[in-house]
Amino acid sequence: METKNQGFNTKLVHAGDFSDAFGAAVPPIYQTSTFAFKNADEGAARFAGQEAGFIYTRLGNPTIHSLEQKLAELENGSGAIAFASGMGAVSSLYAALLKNGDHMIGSSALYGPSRSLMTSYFKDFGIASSFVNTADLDAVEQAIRPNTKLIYIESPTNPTMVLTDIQAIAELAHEKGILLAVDNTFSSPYIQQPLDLGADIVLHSLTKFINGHADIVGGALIAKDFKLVSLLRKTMAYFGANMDPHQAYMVIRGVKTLALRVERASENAQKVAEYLSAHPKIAWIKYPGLPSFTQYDLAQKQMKLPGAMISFGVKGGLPAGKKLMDNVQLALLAVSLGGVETLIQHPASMTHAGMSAQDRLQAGITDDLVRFSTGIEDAEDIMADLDQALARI
Ligand code: LCS
Repeated sequence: METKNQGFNTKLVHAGDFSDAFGAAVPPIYQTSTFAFKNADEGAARFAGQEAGFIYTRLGNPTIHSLEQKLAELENGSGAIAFASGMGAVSSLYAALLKNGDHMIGSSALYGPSRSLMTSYFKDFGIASSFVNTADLDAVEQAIRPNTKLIYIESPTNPTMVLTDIQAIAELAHEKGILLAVDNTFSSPYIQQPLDLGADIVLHSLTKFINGHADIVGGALIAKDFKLVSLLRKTMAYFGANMDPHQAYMVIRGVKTLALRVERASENAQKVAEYLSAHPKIAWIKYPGLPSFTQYDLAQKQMKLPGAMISFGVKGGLPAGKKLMDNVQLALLAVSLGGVETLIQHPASMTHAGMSAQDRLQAGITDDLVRFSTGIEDAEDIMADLDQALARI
């Protein structure tokens, strides 16, 4: 079914569908490593790119392809590449676009490993990096060097909830001939579509909102320009960071309800954020749906909904925050985010522990920061859980 001109919800359900010999209602799992050719000429033609068709699952597979088509349509890209994990996508992005002597600029508060992969591994291949507050376009402009090839941002950032004006930074990047990649994991394409705002590449940890059920890890890159899609796909295949067909099937199943899940989770997060901001034991809170959020206007302009992620500090700092995490009963004390279940975690000692204390400070990841990923349970139950946990601090 052709879904390109249909609405987002129709694409969620149907984009990438194909029919098989039995009329299967959903794309079947093609759990095969290789695909037989009818004859030697056909094999050679497929390798030469003269004939369409699958060759080997690391390079492509019908189930994975179906997911890739869906993701490309959801982000309005010309193509998508699925990866074994979000980090598979991040490492292939860096490897595809940066070479010895190049420089990249990143948001200071990226997901910890996205930043430390650059500062502790790619650095040794002669790639320089600067991590700046990308909400501040003057700071970004000042960080640009003649050899800057990539600006890589998260908006909102994990876990500091800093937004970057995607349209404005895309204009700045393109004026200087630099590519802009946006990790859209925290928002999902239901909330914002960076390619429409001018970005060149979108990255997702599919592990989060897109799959939504905390039962697989996966990643994706989606690009506007088909030449970039081909380059990124080639890198994925060299690195062997390909997704597995069963994983792809799970994501195809999970993403169909993205809009419903994100709407409910965002609605719950708004209630939880309002509850927390009025609580006497809460020292500070960052949530794009609160009028007190410093970038509230940008959130209104750029995001369809404020999303499910909240960060906050408890009065009494880290010891009090730890007690809260020990006291909650409904919220799961676990890393990851974007699933149907509510999660709570402590970035400084968990997801961002691999960064140096100095880098964390520069990124605004204070030791008292508690990260909350709101699920789709009843908001009243989530708030009652926080209430009993805060009462026992
Ligand atoms: N980008 C963002 C914004 C992320 O939050 C993560 C993982 C990744 C990329 C990497 O994706 P993965 O390889 O895990 O699929 N974020 C995690 C987090 O905040 N807690 O646990 C994982």
